[in-house]
Amino acid sequence: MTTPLIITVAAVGAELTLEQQPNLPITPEQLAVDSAACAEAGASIYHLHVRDPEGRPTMDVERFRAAHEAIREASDLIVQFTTGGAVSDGPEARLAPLELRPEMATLTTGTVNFGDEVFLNPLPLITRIYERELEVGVLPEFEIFDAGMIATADRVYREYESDHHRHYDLVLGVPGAMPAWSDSVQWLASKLPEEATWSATGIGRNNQPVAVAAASSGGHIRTGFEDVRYLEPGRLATSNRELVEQVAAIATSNGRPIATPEQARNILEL
Ligand code: KMH
Ligand code: ZN
Repeated sequence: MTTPLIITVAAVGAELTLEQQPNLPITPEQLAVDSAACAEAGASIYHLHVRDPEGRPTMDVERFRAAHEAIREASDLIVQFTTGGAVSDGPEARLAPLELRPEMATLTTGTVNFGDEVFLNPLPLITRIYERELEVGVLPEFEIFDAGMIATADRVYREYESDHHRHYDLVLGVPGAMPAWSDSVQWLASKLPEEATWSATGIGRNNQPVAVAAASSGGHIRTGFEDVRYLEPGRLATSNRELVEQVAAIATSNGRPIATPEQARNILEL
């Protein structure tokens, strides 16, 4: 049977501003509406960053708590917290929301240039976040912005003698990180452990080509305002739902059924 395709929606992010995207979901009420619409369109994972009332990125635990509750009341989506936050967030802030024990959380396994800035992930911080994720029973998703991060993910997994399911997200096209070359998705995927699952996301204009490459090579897809603003050149997306619909159509045209949240939980062994 063809493996159903899991759609992750990275709905908020830390970089996009309200000026750039007035429909960015910020309040718990907006997140509830947004998550329900994305679930209806085929998403099964909601990758979550939160904002303060002015729309600035924050790692405030109470904002995460309210958002987490609102999304879970509105949908059956798997909620995946960021541990990356914004490039300006320090280790304590990035770790704090894990106390809320979401089903999943991210783990970026290396430092990378991030536009004009640096997304700092030295090994001691990686292991600290990983250890905390294991301690609270959260499934990590390894965020791979560059090839060396695959090796570091393997390293921490082995060092902790882990046996959880390994799921990766290949993030392609961040300026300064791994570009979305035509063979990037297949090449990176070929370096992952055999039994692992993976999604891919292309930043900005790379979003659709990367989605096609992922759908046609057995992977899963991530999309959402965090990664992409335009449905096509000159046509701004007005909701995360539209972006989910776009990649759901790509999946279907590549012969991949869309995973329900329940199927996604089975695939990820949650
Ligand atoms: N905002 C980026 C610096 C994650 O969510 O884990 C990091 C990021 C990764 O978004
Ligand atoms: Zn993120």
